[in-house]
Amino acid sequence: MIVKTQNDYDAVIVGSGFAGLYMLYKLRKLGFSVLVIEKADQVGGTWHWNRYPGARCDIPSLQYSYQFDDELQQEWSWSEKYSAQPEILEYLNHVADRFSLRENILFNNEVSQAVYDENLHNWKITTKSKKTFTSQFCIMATGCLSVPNKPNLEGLDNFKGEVLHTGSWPTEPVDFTNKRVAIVGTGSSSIQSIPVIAESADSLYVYQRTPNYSIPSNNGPMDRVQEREIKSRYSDFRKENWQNGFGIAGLEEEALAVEAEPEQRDAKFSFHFDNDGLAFLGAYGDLMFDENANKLAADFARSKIRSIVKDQKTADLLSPKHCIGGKRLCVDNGYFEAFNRNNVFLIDLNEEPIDKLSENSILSKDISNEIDILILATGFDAITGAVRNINITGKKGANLEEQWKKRVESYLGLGISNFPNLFTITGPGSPSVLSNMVPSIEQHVEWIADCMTWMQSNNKTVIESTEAAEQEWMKLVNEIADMTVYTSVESWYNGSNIKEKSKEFLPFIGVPVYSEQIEDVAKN
Ligand code: NA7
Repeated sequence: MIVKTQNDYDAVIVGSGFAGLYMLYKLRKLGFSVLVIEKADQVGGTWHWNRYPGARCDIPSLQYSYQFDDELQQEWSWSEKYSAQPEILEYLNHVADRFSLRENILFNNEVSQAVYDENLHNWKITTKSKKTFTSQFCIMATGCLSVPNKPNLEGLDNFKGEVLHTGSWPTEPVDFTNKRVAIVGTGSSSIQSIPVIAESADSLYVYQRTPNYSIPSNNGPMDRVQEREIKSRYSDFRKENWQNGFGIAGLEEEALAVEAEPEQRDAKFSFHFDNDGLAFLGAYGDLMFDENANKLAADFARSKIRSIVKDQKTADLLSPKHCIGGKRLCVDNGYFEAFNRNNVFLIDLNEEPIDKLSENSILSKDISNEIDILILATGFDAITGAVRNINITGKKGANLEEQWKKRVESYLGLGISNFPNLFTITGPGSPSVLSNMVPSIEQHVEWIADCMTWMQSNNKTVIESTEAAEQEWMKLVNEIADMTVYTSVESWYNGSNIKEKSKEFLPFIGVPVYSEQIEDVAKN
């Protein structure tokens, strides 16, 4: 069936981070008319909002960058192994300028609603300021970690000091000099920011609910010899990385930890601990699949905490009990070392839950700390939050929020039944946060662009996933997850950090299998 409608655009893309920028570039190049709608006043997405001190990528920059344009990847040069947020934002601004992307982006406009018209086969997209646009396709490039999770702390409104969230940090730098600061949460954002804040704050109170594992980044200036070597074979390097489960260099190991001799195993763990950051988990092939193997790696990481942190009571409190990697492994620059400073104090929320905030203090059962600044490093409504935040109505009045309340289901992480012509980039059921995000974004952008091109040349107007296909897909996602240690722990991978969310495992584990599957689907 071919229905000709007059839409404002072929596609409206929501968001202008890594995903939205490349989707725009790609579709415009193919001749589609495109509008990107962006809530912020500039491009960057995650890298615009997460500008807390110490924010940087946890995948080496030579991998955490676009590969779609060879000149871009050859000419751009990162200053450090793991780039800091300002440099990543500068890179995204460079990309926006280099390819003149800003002319198709509507800034300072937040999409609040999207409604599918079954007769016209198009989407009507509305912003908070009541602007409306129609398009054949609606593409959510809204990011996996873009809706901050803010705990409901009693008395927060009475608190006279400054309240900040790491995921929506102010654009002006925050001066911590001589300030008394409390930080709630000990995930990646907190682990990255604590060493930096501790340097200038008068005192820093760290409120911890669950301790986390962290591997030293050993960050430093970019090794120019290594950079030249990688750039001399950049596309092969990228292809090699894409062959392993998480799409990150250094994870190709097949040997099993449970079979290794203790001395040899310790030496291997040490090597990966000292050199590889996240890829520490690639030291052996069974670490994420066998709980006994995982325990060996966890014991090693815990021994490192005990050797760094001088006060053994603090070291014990900082030592996680859960499996390593089950909650996202963190990569730090002096996190555990910060607890050796005399201005950093650890408070165990299991012993001392926060009662409330007064005008100038954070109060728990036995402790009252006067503070000037409260930082919530409490994470995100991950993976589905940003899409659920938009009021999306599909066929026969189906509402996405309602549909996902029961169970989050998506086909390939790309499409959702009852919501035709709506694509999600790195949506639930795709490798997304359990892969190197940038190549995963590129993969989805290219798949969507191919799909739209094919539809156009074959006079097809509508594409929609069936309920049966997505149920089968999410069954597979969860069956794979059940073969790993990931499901043994509460995390934002399975929605456990947000009370009202349905609890199922959302990322697809295994880049090569996933890639094969989506290529097959496209071929057929
Ligand atoms: P995370 O990894 O979700 O960490 C959030 C932290 O906040 C974590 O330690 C939580 O403890 C804690 N938290 C959340 N809610 C509360 C409340 N109500 N009270 C006390 N503590 C709380 O978010 P990040 O921003 O650090 O990192 C997200 C990702 O961004 C990261 O993995 C990188 O990929 C980039 P919990 O573990 O739930 O007990």
